[in-house]
Parts: sequence; C-alpha cells; structure tokens
Amino acid sequence: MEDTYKPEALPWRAEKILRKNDMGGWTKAAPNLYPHQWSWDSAFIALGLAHLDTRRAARELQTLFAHQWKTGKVPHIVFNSDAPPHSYFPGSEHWACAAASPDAPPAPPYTSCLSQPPVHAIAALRIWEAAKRRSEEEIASAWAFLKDIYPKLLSWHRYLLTYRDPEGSGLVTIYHPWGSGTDNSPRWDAALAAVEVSDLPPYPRYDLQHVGSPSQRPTDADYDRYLWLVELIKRAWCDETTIYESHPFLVKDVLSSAILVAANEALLKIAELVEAQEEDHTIIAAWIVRGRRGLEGCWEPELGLCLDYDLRADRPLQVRTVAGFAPLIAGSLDPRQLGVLLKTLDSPTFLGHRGLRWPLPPSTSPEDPGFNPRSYWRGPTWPVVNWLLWWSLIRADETERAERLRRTALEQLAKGGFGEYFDPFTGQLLGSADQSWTAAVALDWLSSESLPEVKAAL
Ligand code: 2M8
Repeated sequence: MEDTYKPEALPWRAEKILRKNDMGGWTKAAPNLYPHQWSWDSAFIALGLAHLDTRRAARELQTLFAHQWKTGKVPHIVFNSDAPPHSYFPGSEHWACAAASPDAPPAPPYTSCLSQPPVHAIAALRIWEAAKRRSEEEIASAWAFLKDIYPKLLSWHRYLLTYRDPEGSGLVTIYHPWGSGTDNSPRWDAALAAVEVSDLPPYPRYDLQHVGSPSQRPTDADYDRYLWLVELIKRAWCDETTIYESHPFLVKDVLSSAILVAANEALLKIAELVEAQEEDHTIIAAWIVRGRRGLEGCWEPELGLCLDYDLRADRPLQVRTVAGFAPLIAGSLDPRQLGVLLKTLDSPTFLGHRGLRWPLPPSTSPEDPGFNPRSYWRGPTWPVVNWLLWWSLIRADETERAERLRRTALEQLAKGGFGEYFDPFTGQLLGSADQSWTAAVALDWLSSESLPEVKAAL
C-alpha cells in the first residue's frame, strides 16, 4: 500500500478537516454523508478541538446542549436547516413531529428524539485539562464553561439513569440501533429480527451516493427496520414511558452503559471543580457503583467479554464485538477480570487475528458469524473505538499497550487517510473521507506524545 501522508503532515491535515467541516458553533460529522450535528461525534470533536482552541471546543458542546430536551435527553442529531436537499435521510422533515412533544426543545432547528453514547462529560473535562496547559484567560473561560455545562451534564446523565433505566440496573436501554452509535452491528441482529415491519412508505437512500459501494452501508432490510422503529417512536409521540411499554426493540446496551460510568467519573471531577452541592457528589458516586454492578451482571466468562441484553426476548445477545470490552471502558477492574479482557483482546478473536492489516480491534470479531470486513459496524476498524480503548488502557495503567495502540492507530491514519472506518484486512478507507471525529481523535493522540502527562490529565 502506498503512503498517503507523511506522519509529520498528520496534525495539519487533521486540523484542516476540522476547519473545513466547521459550521461556526458546531461541526458537521462528515463533509457530505453527515451534514448535521451528531451527539457523540460532537463530544469527540470537542476533545480534538481542545488542542486547537479551547473556547471553540467548549462552544461545540454548548451548541449541542442548547438543544437538550426537557427530560435531560441530548438528541442524537441536531438538524442543520441549511443542509443541501436530498443529502441525508431521514432528515429534519422526517423528525419534525418530534418537536410537537411537550419535552422537545424549541424548533427549528429540529432534533431527532433518539440519543447516543454519553461521551460529553469526558470531553468537557479534557477541554478543562487542555486549558490548564494554556493561559490564565483560557483557564478562566474553561472554568466558566464547566460551570455552565455541569447542570446540563448532570441532567443528561440523570435522564439516562431514570428514563433509560427504570429497572435501576445501572444499564442504559436503547430503543433504536442508532441510539447505540454502532448502528448495524451484529449486536442487534437477533433483537431486530423480531421486529415486524408493516406498511412502510418508500424512502430514499441518500447515504449510498456518498460512499464507494452500497456494501459499506447497512442493507435495505436493515434500513426498513430502522425506519419502522422510527415510525413507531413517532406514533408514541417520543414519549419515553409509552416507548418503554410497547416498543418491539428494547435492549440494554453495555457500551453506552460503560461510557456512562466513565463519563460519571469525569462528571464527579467536574462537580468538584465547580464546587457543586454535596448531594450531587453522593448521587454521581452512587451512579458509578450502580453502573459497574450492572456491567458485572452482563459478564460472559466463556467469551471473556460483556454482552448486551435483549429486554423483549429476555436473553443476552451472544455476539463478539468491541462493545464486549465495556468493563475496561468503565474502569476500576479487578486485576483478574482485567487479565481476562486483555487476553481476549490479544487473542485471534481480536488483535491476534492473522489476517489483520494492523493490530487494531475490528468492530466485530472476524471469528463471529456476523462479521463482514467492509460493512460499517460489522467488522471494520473505527478510529473512535481505538481512541476509547486507548484511553481506557491508560486508565487501567496498561500504558505500554496503550502506547502501541496509539502508534498503530496513527500509522493507520497516515497510510489510509482520515476515514470514517477501515477494512481491517486491507486497511482500505471505507465510508466517508475527512470524517471529523477521526481528525479529532488524531489530534488528541498527536498531542499525547508524552504518556505520563496524559495519565496525569485523566
Ligand atoms: C452513523 O450513524 C448515522 C445515524 O445516526 C447514519 O449512519 O446515518 C454512526 O456511525 C454513528 O455512530 C455516528 O454518530 C453517525 C455520524 O458520524 O454516523
């Protein structure tokens, strides 16, 4: 394979992408395929922007949280009213009825009524840490940002631990695969198979015009189910209780749940910084304990991974994907479980697979029947997932492994470009080029040359 970029060109290339996709106070997830603001993309983008401009990074999150629902929910998409026609489906017209919900924020701009994994508090804390390495002015403005965003983050996490966890299990329920961020992962195959689609009007697949081949995106059969689930959510007027009672797809998502635990740890640090009331500390600390306990219950010793749970079928979803490393992301593992997870990570099920172009984790294990190396979340490697694992390995004191992962992930980007995802066997860029969150995590990796410093900032 030919060299795409010289490694020393990576920082300015990454910066150029973020500037190109910058829409003022927010960033498009990708130039053409994703012309709107996505929730967890914005969080990753903010932590990358923090290395360029901490105020602009803060604004990324503030723009997103300006569209928070009254329940505390942060919508998975805030629609760009100026997006080119026929560029993304389902767009704002399709979700406009969500604005009629009494819980919805003022529209336009319209929002979807789904959510995505809660990376935001982690990003907010990293903005603070980046500001601390700069000037007194930046520190003051980052502190004001933390003060402003803290109650919004608290309400977001509270939403996830109430509306999305009425059982008190510590695990986040999703009611649409889009809510997981890993849309067509085989994690959802069994639960989706039980969804019966009826009277769905024809719809366009604008996404396919922006990728090299339709095989890189979810199939039409997947999309039928996605849109049918959206239809049912709209018929329930986006009311969480109604959805919980009647919706055919209801799953406990271990990846979102683990991210929530890590985000609650970040929130606890923010609570200290902004001198939040003592009661908040107690609540957040209890959420962390509850989250870890919930994940313990999803542990599958035979696979050495954690499994999602289908609430409708009342059974775990037996699929080997990167989401199975959820306990590593949640952190504070006992050494025995950490050892088991690292063994799984190194085994042929993931990094040790002989066919891999680089030892980077495929989104789905090549040994899993649902694996497909070119289809979206069914096998390709994703830089943001690499970032999450890298960050989690540092937190677990696995600094050498973390450093290997970081260097390999950067090598992949230097050779392959700032892709949305990559074929794990050939290293070919798939999906969108110039994906914002890929550029953002690259900037974060590049500014993390000295690990002790990174560790101190966690
Ligand atoms: C992908 O999801 C959207 C729907 O939300 C899509 O395929 O149209 C996912 O990779 C998701 O995790 C990501 O946030 C979004 C934008 O990058 O694209």
